[in-house]
Amino acid sequence: MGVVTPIYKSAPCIKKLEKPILTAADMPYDSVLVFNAGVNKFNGKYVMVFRNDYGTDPERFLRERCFPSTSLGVAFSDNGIDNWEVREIPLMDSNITKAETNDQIHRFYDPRLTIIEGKPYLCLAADCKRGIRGCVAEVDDNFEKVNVLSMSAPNNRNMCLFPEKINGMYYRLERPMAMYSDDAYCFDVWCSNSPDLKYWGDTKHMLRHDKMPYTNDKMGPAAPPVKTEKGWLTTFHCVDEDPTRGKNGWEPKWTARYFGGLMLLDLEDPSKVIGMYKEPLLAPDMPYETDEGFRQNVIFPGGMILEDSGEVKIYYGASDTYECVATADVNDLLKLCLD
Ligand code: BMA
Repeated sequence: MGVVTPIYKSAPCIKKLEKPILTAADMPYDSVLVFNAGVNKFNGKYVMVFRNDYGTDPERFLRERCFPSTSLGVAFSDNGIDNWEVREIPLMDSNITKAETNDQIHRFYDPRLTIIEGKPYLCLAADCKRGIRGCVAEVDDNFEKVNVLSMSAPNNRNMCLFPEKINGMYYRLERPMAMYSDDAYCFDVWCSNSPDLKYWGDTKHMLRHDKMPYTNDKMGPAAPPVKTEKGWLTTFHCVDEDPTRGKNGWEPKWTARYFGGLMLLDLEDPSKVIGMYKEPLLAPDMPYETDEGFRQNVIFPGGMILEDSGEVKIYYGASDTYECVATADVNDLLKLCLD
């Protein structure tokens, strides 16, 4: 499809790599699309939990309009950039989930990985027989077993956990899909907290998609926030629609473009937005983001790591096909939010 109008570029402080860091070609099992991963540092390694859609091809997709199977794979790396070692067996697989839940839950996908008090947790989206539900789950230290702690009422997803308790409570960002609001549908960012990761409440509306200058459609939380002196730094995704856009990747018509955005939240009350970059942080501007894959012009951040050096690694799915990383200096990112 190529770069679409209006033309947007990623922020000048963003550095992208020449190619994605993980693709279907790296998989030891059936794989078509590897994307939308959660990434974090755990026990001296970088750990990635990624989404793997498999079991179709462009022709079959056009006939059936869906991917029959989705698994969540695990990969480890020493530097968070290359030499990802993919574990032979996925952490979850939709065929097993369907069988175990008597077809009530079709699949888990779009994982976000947060380490809280030395323990790994995942937020997951779950496509269920009765709607889309957002899940909070714990994972064992070897990333072999997931235990779901809570599932939201439908329809909600794109959840991510803060990496520490704030005033004694766990916090998460989330995106309920409000269907009967004054604006027809209203897919905004909300914030909830919990005493135990199981019971969630005190839910607050925090960011309106129609207030974003480069979005005309919807938005949602992205990578789990990182703590800085100035506030919680966090990404989100947001979408602009143009009905005149046509053939894109495998789709005969795909009219959306997804950006990664950046904001800063209050350290004591993370439901308060205290800074915002007015332009896209990550726009689709590399050939693997605009010209290749299943759904082109889609950037979907899921992981953010702040290194001791001040370098920030931002992991994102590109074109719903590849997993990629971009880097920037934390001070440059804070400046974008506060200027
Ligand atoms: C969203 C989710 C993501 C996907 C994106 C672009 O609604 O389904 O998993 O990456 O659309 O297709």
